[in-house]
Formats: sequence, structure tokens, C-alpha cells
Amino acid sequence: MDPSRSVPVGERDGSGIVGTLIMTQLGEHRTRIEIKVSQPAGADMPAHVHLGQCNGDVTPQPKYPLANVQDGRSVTEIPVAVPELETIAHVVNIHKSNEELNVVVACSQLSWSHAIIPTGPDAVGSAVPGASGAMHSMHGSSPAPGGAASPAPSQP
Ligand SMILES: [Cu+2]
Repeated sequence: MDPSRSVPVGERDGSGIVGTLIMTQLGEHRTRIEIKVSQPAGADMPAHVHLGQCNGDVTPQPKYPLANVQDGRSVTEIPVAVPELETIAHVVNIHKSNEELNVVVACSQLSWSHAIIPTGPDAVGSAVPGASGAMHSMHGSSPAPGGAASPAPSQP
């Protein structure tokens, strides 16, 4: 298997922040996520893996927190394999600042068009408008071993 994948990071709402995200599988359940983006000087931008799609819905609670993007760079190891990130619809959202977590300034789609958004306890359903800051502190969820997700048939 190709141990490393590169996917684009795209701007949201005209932020002008774009770049590249590299996923490198380090072990059976270990992946390094490296983000490299253009960004305003001095910015300190939280980043998380979320379930969802950049051009659709993204669950408010992070699935895996990542190191803040500082000087345009963030490197984090997370306890999951690359194929698992790609089979289910995962994104990396980059947020404007610690104070403005509800503002997403860039997004990277980790998975491809066949990916599905799973339903269940970890998935959509607990979104409360106006509480995104609180929801971003919910970092406890861990992936279900063996995963209930299976690739969906391609949609038209
Ligand atoms: Cu987030």
C-alpha cells in the first residue's frame, strides 16, 4: 500500500488559506497528519479531523484533535489507519482561532467520492447552533474497532 497520501487544503469563505495535507501511515493504527498552508502572520489556528464533507455537512465535534496550525504548519500523529480515514467521509477543518472555532477558514477532504457519512453515536445528531465552542472540547470519542462502515456504492 502507498504509505503516504497528499490531498489539497481548500479555502473556505474567501479566507485565501490553501495548501496541502499529507497523510503518512506509520503503523497499523498510527497515521501522521501534516498540514502545510499559507496563512496570515501570527495566526494560531486549531485543526481537527471531523466526520463529513467539505462541501456538505461536517459534524461539529472533532473526531481527532490536531496540533494548531502555526506558521502555516501542523504535524500530529493520530491513532487510526489511512484506509479508515479514507473509507469514511473525514475532513480536516482548520478554524480561524481558539476564540473563533465556529469559523472554518480551510478544509481538506481526506476521503474520496465513494466515502459515506456513518450514522450512529459518533455521527450527526448532537449539533446545537451556537454551541460550537463547547462541542469542540468534546475530544473523547474514539473510533469503533473493526468499524461498522463499509464502502457505499457510488452515487450518481
Ligand atoms: Cu474542528
